[in-house]
Amino acid sequence: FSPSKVTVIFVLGGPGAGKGTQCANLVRDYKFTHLSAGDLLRAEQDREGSEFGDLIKSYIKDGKIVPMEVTVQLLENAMTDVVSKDKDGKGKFLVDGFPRKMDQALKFDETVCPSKFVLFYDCPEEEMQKRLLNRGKTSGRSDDNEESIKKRFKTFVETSMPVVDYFDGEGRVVKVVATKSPDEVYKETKEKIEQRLG
Ligand code: UP5
Ligand code: MG
Repeated sequence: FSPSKVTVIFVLGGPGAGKGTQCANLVRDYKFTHLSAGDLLRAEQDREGSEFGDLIKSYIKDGKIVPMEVTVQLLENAMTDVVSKDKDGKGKFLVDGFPRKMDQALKFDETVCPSKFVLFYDCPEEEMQKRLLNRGKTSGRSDDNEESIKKRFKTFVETSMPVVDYFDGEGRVVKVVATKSPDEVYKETKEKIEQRLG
């Protein structure tokens, strides 16, 4: 597809910061297509015949970043699918939970398409842990347990925050406080992105 017809906004934030929750709101009000890298990886993990199933399973449980070739390909496929169905070949995407490592950020910008800006949900670990343990009671996610959460936080601080800092240095980060209620967080999200979308 042609990068000039595609809009990409990266949605970043720690594990449990509320990325998925807020993306659902944005999809409802702005007609974005929501692509969660984590959801795409979980679907690939469960897909019969996938050569990456076992690899993805072990990376997710350990809170590690799956090798970027796999994730970039899944995102690109999903984007191509949407764009090919659009009569004008256009697409507006919220790419949620990606890029979370510097190499992914550069690779995506170069080979798929440059992102417009990054929506960053800022939330303290204590609050994120509370949310994830609570969700873990019903989510069935293999990484919503105390041990995996600890590893996810470590990866976020060491590997993913540098990506946010990199985009911030380029003046491309829109930061939203993620500690308040979902409605309040969304209100701030709307205000800030409307300034940015113009
Ligand atoms: N909740 C949400 N907002 C709230 C609020 N304001 N107040 C109170 N509660 C709130 O929310 C989490 C929970 O909190 C929910 O129960 C929600 O109701 C509540 P959610 O919106 O799901 O938060 P989100 O930030 O999306 O949390 P998620 O757990 O999905 O974040 P992760 O970034 O950890 O998970 P993801 O699915 O993106 O990635 C999982 C794993 O996949 C990674 O650890 C990694 O191993 C792998 N991965 C890669 O390898 N590469 C990638 O590029 C992406 C993922
Ligand atoms: Mg999510």
